[in-house]
Amino acid sequence: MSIEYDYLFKLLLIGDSSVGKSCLLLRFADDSYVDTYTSTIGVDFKIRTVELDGKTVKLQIIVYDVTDMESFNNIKQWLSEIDRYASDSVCKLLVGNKCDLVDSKVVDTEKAKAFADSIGIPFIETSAKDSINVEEAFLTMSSEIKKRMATQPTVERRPTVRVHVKGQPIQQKSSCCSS
Ligand SMILES: Nc1nc2c(ncn2[C@@H]2O[C@H](COP(=O)(O)OP(=O)(O)OP(=O)(O)O)[C@@H](O)[C@H]2O)c(=O)[nH]1
Ligand SMILES: [Mg+2]
Repeated sequence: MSIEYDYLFKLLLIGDSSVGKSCLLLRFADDSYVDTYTSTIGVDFKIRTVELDGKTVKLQIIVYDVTDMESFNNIKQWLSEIDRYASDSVCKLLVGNKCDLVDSKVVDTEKAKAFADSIGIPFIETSAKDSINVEEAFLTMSSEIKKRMATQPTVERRPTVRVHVKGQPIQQKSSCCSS
């Protein structure tokens, strides 16, 4: 059986509704774009294999739609969710999509960059529509993961989940077959 890839990385796109997560995924995986908006129900999922430093890397990319609130204000919430549920060695990249819409820019480049710097993560502006920096965004993430894998042991950190089960003991009734 042939080995199809050297590494398998999972990338997760999270962000508010209609920011362009599915379009980024489509642009990167299929190099296509559609203007009509169809909100993702549940998850979008695609695979693309890339070459990185002579290694074959299979990328599993998943898009989650989590909320429909105002966008930039939610980033801190996303980050705390990531810190809570992902492993310590997770790589993060802040993406500002729709950079082609220069005249209706909601978040200044400088403001977003300053925020990303303050929490020590890279920032990139993309346009799924005009195919600006989409390759760069996904490939930056992939090479960061690859670099981090080489320098850090994988530490699994799972949240402690306690399930409290309340109830009454079941009163055993004699079954039809018991005497
Ligand atoms: N101008 C411009 N429009 C974009 C870009 N990316 C996405 N859009 C448009 O924005 C709308 C929403 O894009 P989606 O990719 O469906 O957004 P989403 O984040 O997946 O939204 P949900 O599935 O609801 O979470 C669509 O009408 C797209 O055509 C972009 O780079 N530039
Ligand atoms: Mg979507």
